[in-house]
Amino acid sequence: MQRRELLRSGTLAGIALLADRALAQSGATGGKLIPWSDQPPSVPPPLENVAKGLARWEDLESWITPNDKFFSIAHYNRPQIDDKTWRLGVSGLVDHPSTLTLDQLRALPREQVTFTLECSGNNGLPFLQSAIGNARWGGTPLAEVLRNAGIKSDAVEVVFFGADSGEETVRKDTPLEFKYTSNFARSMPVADAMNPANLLCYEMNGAPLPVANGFPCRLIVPGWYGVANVKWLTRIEVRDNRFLGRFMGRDYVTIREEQRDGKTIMAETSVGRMLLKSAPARVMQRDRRYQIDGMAWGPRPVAAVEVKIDDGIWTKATLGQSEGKFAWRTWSLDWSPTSGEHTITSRAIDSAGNIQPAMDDPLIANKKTYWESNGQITRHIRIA
Ligand SMILES: Nc1nc2c(c(=O)[nH]1)N[C@H]1C(S)=C(S)[C@@H](COP(=O)(O)O)O[C@H]1N2
Ligand SMILES: [Mo]
Repeated sequence: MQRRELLRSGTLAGIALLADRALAQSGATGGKLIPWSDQPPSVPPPLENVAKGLARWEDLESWITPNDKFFSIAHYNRPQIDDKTWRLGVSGLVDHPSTLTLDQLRALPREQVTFTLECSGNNGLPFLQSAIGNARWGGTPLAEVLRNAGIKSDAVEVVFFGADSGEETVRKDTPLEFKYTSNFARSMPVADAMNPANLLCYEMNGAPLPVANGFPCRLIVPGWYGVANVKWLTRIEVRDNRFLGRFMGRDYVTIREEQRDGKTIMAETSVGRMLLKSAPARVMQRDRRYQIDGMAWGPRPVAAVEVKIDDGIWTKATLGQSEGKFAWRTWSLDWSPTSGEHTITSRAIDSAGNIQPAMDDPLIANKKTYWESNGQITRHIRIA
C-alpha cells in the first residue's frame, strides 16, 4: 500500500472510532438500553427474500455498519457469482468496448468512500424500517473505466445491469399480455455517471463484498438512493436514448398529488438522489439520566438536528463529528423524562436551510407511493 493511502485509511479509522465511541458512550459506562415500544412488524412471507437483515434501530452500536449486520434488498434472485469467471462488459456507444476481469479492475486506481446507503422505501411501509447502513466502500472510480472506454459524443445514458433476473409482464390480463425475462438494471445520465465519487466497488469495510451486497462487484453512487447502486454488476452499456426498465419507469416512480393552475394532477417522478432525513436510533439510561442518540443524513451537509418530545418545542441536539459528505452523522440529546409513555421525533436541517418535512407536509402527505419517505420519524417509548 502507498504511504499516502495508509495515512488516509489510518485517519479514517481514527475518526470512525471516535464516532463509534460517541455512540457507544452510554453502553461503555454501564448504561441500559430502553427498547422502543413501537417495534415494526416482521417482513411478510412473500417479501422475506426481498428484504433481509433489517436490524432494530436500537441495536445499532457503531457508526460503521458491520458487513454481517448490513441490510440487503434483492428484487429478483441473489446470484452466487464465481469471481474467477466473472466479467464486466463495457459496450454500446464507446470507442473501445471491453471486458474486464476482477484482477484487471483491481489493477486500476483504487478509491474509498464512506457512504450511507438507504433504500428509498425505508420507512415507507410498516415492516420496511432500518433499511439503511453506513459502510466504507472501496473500488475503481467508474469515471476511469468510462474514460478508458471513450464515451462517444452522442451518448445520453449509461445503463448498469446486474446478473440477477426475473419475469416481467406488460399489459397484464389483456389480449396483449407479454411476458419476458429481464435483468435488474438502472441508468444514469452520462454527466451523473462521470461523477468522480462513483465506484465500481469490490470491497465493503475492507473485505470482499458479501454475496447479499453484490459480490464480486457493484456500483456505488454516493448521494443516490439504494436502488441506483446496482449489485452483481455484469454489464455497462452506453446509449443514445433513455433506458426505461422496470426499476426506472414503473417501480421506483414516485406518484404525488400536486396542484397545477388550480387543477389536481398526479406528478410522476423517478427515484434518484437521496433526501434529507434523520431518525432517533435509541434511548440509553444511566442512573437517572437518559440520552437519546440518532442519525442524520442527506444530499447536503447536515447543519442541525432538532428533537421534539411529546408535543414540546424543538430542541437542538448535539451533532457528532462530520466524516465525509456522504456519511450519516450522529446526534444526541440529554433527556430527563417523567415515567410513562412518550414520543420522540427528530428533524434534520441541512446547510441550505432545508428542513426534513413533517408527516403532514404536502410533500409527504400527498405522496401516494411509498418510496422517498423522508418524513419526520416519531418513535414511542415507555419510561418506567
Ligand atoms: N442487481 C441488483 N442490484 C440492486 C438491487 C437488486 O434487486 N438487484 N436492489 C437495489 C435496492 S432497491 C437497494 S435499496 C440496494 C440495497 O443494497 P444492499 O442490498 O447492499 O443493502 O441495492 C440495489 N441494487
Ligand atoms: Mo431499495
